[in-house]
Amino acid sequence: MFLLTWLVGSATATPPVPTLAPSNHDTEERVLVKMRARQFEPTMVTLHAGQKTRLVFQNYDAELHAFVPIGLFAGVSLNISGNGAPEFDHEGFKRVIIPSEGRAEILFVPERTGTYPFLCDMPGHEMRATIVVQ
Ligand SMILES: [Cu+2]
Repeated sequence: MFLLTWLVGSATATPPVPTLAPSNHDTEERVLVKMRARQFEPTMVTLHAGQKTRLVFQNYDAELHAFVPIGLFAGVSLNISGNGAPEFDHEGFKRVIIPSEGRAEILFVPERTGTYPFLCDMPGHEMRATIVVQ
């Protein structure tokens, strides 16, 4: 499953095959957010409604960080991979804690346009950023 989606994603960087290329609907958009020096980079992330998306968080620091989304994943099914520790409650995905030098990859389709803040809730961290779904 992971291999299949990876191949589909990489197809965006190669010339399309006229007859067998996936439609835009199936092409994966990969977006990287770095966690470095107790900041998210970038602090504004643009995603596209209806677009299959792989949202990747990479922790470059020597300490834990968390990705805590607000509203973005309500009622949205997703798949998380990587070496983070995801947490769920009755409303769904709550947060993922990512170790030093670790990463989390969230595969999903943003469904509703809007502005969705996210943060890291590790004690003492003041890391905030925003996802905009267009
Ligand atoms: Cu943090």
